[in-house]
Amino acid sequence: MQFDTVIHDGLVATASETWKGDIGIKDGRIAAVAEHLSGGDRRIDAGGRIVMPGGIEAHAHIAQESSSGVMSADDYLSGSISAAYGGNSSFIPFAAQHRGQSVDEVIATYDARGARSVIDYSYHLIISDPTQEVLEDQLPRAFARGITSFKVFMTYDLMNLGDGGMLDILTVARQHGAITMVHAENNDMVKWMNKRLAEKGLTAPRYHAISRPELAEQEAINRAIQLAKLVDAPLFIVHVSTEGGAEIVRREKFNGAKLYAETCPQYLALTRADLDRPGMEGAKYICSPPLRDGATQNALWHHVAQGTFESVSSDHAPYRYDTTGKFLNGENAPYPKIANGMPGIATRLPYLFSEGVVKGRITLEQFVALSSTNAAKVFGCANKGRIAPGMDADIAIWNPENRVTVTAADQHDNMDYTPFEGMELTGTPEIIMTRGATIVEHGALKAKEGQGQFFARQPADLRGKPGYIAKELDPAQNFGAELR
Ligand code: DUC
Ligand code: ZN
Ligand code: ZN
Repeated sequence: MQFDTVIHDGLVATASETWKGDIGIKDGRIAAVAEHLSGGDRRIDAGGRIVMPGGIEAHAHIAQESSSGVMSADDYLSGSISAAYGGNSSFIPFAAQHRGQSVDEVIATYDARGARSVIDYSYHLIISDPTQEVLEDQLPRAFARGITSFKVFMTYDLMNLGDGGMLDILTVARQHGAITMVHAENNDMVKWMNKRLAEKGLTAPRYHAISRPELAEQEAINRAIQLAKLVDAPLFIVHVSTEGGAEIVRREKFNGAKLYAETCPQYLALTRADLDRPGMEGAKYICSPPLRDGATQNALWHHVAQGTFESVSSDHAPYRYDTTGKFLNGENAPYPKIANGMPGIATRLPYLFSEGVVKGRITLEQFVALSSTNAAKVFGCANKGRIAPGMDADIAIWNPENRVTVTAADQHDNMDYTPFEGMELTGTPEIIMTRGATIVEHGALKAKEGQGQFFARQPADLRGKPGYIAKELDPAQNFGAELR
């Protein structure tokens, strides 16, 4: 066969094994994988390099207005470029429904925004207004065009659906083969803490972490899982930040729940001490759930290594350290009025490789699983996340020995800071391809605006997850069938 590109002599890494060999690419797909392949209009020498599926960033806020109306600093052009520099061949940002909007209107808006992307993209739909029309007509239309996951919130007054609303969404999702993602923090616990802190005038950035207790996450994770079990619906817990939360996830997974979860580099690398930086600098480290402590970092690393999490995602939520972002409500705004989130789409994989693989906490195969393969399975990216004939040629070639110091300028995003500034990392992506086209090569951008394509997704792969049948809804017990 005549190949467009042959990547030869690399160490090919997948989620299950690693071998030395060649990959042949034809018409944007992997056409052959073998010990040796000759030919190729272009031959890429990958000697001494790791060749793996390009990352799938499954949690990023791109060209998205927060519920309080702050637009993220990155649009689909800058966000996708930054993602590619960080080793990603595709991403799945959120398309956010705010109250009063129809899902069709939301998708049309994000279709226009997504058209600038340089890498392939899809969306998770954030649902904040599950009206009858949304549940019965609009969500089925979204599923039909391949948007098979969405996120709901258990916190924030403008987003929180309440337990009944969540059950409605979980039920519709299950009927259509979609997966529900959840931001799990107990809204009333957070509001109660906010009130007490405000009464005492404690509004500096450091109090953000105090205001969102670990127990608020643990309670909400447990509740979300029980709600999903009641209707036997798949559930994905985003940005787990606590040991207690991770323990609950592990236990419920072991018991067979249709349950998935992620954590993020910020919870592994940073602590709430970062919120104590001088002046208002702590604002750079405000994200929700908040940063925790060193003991939590160790515990979360243990859970990453033991398989509690399907992915480590960036939760890239970029708000600049100025009055367009963090300080839209003033330079001395109290912590509840400071934009909530931090950037990290370009650092996610280099950080995970360096601190995970190089430091011996996880294997190379786990790194591949956590960066792309698992996300492809859970979010139904049928042609992505694997190195195998017929798959999209979404490939990242890594130099495992290159040493870098993280700087804001090297993130290639629209931000004016990185929370990982100064961190020393070993191992960086050198060549990133999406469907066989080179996006980034040795630090140079090779892609054109709009080169990325929207990809329709399939239902989650739930094999190996028996699920849970509530006795009261068990048709085998002669009742409940009509309620399921
Ligand atoms: N949740 C996120 O997933 N990202 C930013 C802020 C938030 O609440
Ligand atoms: Zn969230
Ligand atoms: Zn997020």
